[in-house]
Amino acid sequence: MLILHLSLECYPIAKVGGLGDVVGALPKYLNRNDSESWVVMPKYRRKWFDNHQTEIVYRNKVKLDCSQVPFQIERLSESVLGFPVYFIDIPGLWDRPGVYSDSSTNDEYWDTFERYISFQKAALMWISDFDQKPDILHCHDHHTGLIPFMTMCADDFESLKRIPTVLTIHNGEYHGRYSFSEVKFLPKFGWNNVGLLDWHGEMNALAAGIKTAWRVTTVSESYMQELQYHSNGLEALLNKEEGKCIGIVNGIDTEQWNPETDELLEDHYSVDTADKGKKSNKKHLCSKFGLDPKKPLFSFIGRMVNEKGADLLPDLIIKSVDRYPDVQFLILGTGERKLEHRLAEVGADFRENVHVELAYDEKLAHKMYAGSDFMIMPSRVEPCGLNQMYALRYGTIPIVRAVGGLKDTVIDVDEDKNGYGIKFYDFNIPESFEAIEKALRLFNDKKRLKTVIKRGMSLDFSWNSSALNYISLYKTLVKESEKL
Ligand code: NHF
Repeated sequence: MLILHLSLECYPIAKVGGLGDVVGALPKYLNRNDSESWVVMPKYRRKWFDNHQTEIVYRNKVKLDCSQVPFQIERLSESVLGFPVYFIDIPGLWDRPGVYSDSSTNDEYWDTFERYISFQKAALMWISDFDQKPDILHCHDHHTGLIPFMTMCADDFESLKRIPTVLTIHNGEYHGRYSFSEVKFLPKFGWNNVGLLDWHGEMNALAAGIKTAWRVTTVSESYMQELQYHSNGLEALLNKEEGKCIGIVNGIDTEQWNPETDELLEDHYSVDTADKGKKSNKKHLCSKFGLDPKKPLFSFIGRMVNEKGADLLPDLIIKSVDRYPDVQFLILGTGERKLEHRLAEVGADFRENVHVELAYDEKLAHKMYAGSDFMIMPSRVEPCGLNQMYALRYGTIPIVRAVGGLKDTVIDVDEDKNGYGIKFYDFNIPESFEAIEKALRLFNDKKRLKTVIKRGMSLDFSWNSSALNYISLYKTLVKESEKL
């Protein structure tokens, strides 16, 4: 069974968020289970390519309105990631470093729709020329949401009609909404199908994907249910299409995220040596930022945006430090300028307790998972969340708002005798502050703390079981396509 994952992100080649982590790991685990998965992604102009060889496997031209744009497909020569990767190189549109936006201004690229549609069309042109067709096209997020529409309706891709399509929604907040004037960039299709592209008078790539994909998956079961109430305007559609939607929780790459071997850590440790290992990692981490390793350390890693609840942090930090002068916070991330500013101000006002690092820093993130006591995730929306799983793997206790995948993957220490995290329910200061207080009680009860840490570290959040769920979904779809 050949599965093609079409995505704009894939770690370590290009990662902006969790999508990159998922596409960088899931295919590896799928390939261990009786299937062959490839990743197809754009060829950006990024440093990563300076040290990796590719070979050209296909050349063609993609029609974009009146012009013919040349492109080529390149295969990654080495097999370093555990699965084959194919890059679509479209000079003029994709030969830039940014994935979604210009990194110098943070603005989304002005020709976004042309970029996305050129990538999707080029991929389908190449696949149409395969001798042996793939069994599944697995699309990730709205950027590839028009693929199911094109294989279903476009004349040029008639030969791909029977290949089942899966669309995974990693983040339903973003839809890819465009004016219908952009429809000129699509391949020719029967005009009676134009309604499939439409949502509230606009062309909506995510809505089109939901309507036309054979199956829609989200990255946790709770998120699937939540989308039916909050999906930025797609609620009615998700209710209508409920029958073909499934929640499959994400996993993590437990080989890359392993405190026993992680090269970015000061000291390696396992479940049995966590006490000592975490202490020495915390010492290094704290000394880097002028913090005290004996005091409790709460970290936040993520985008500084309302969706992740980062706007709760300034007041929560101030209240916590005010009430418990020993608590310390380490914050890492970038995002909305106003929020970055506010957090930096809090960092400056409480230098002894708080350090704010306004950066995207994968290496520091690893050190923080190892050296922190608690990882706070106050998300308003969280499709799955990966940080709570990384934290648990590294013996750091997650404090999460019970939403989406956080609700599904974290069990509160007081709600269940097998609990390993802390949950709060309403998005407000009193509840999140109570969660901090609960964490401090746990921090001071060293015996219980050790047990909870060990319990969390012993959990299996690897992709193993979720990969099997995907495989069984793919198999069902292949059977359905054979009946056509
Ligand atoms: O884990 C990968 C990630 C999720 O919750 C995360 C998110 C974006 O917001 O599926 O996608």
